[in-house]
Amino acid sequence: MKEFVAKNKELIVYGGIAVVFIVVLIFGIKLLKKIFKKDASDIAAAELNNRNLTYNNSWYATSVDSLYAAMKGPGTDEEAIYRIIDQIRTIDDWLKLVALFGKKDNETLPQWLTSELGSSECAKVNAVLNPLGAGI
Ligand SMILES: [Ca+2]
Repeated sequence: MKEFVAKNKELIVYGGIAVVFIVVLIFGIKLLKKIFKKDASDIAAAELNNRNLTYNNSWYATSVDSLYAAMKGPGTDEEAIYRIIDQIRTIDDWLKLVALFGKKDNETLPQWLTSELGSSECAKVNAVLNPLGAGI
């Protein structure tokens, strides 16, 4: 073994460097992808047309707080969610909510809604969103 190491010192050193380089490269690419990956709130913010909003800014801020309050913690206040969703009139009302919601506990508004609501409840939300060209 000692003899093998002595004879192949260069090979072992360069091989080791190559392995470390490849591992760093793989993890580096994964990390960069994570950092630059756009989530639903980034996309909504980019697509949002502020001239096509139905309400004033405070309505969106209040609605985002109410939606979060309806979903966080145990259980879900579905009626509170529907009350807000039913007031959405334009695609931009929805995009504004998604953009403003951002990420809470690392999840976007569509992610929160789909994890809190059952499929028939998601269908109620989509009944409002789908005609506008959106959905969860
Ligand atoms: Ca909940």
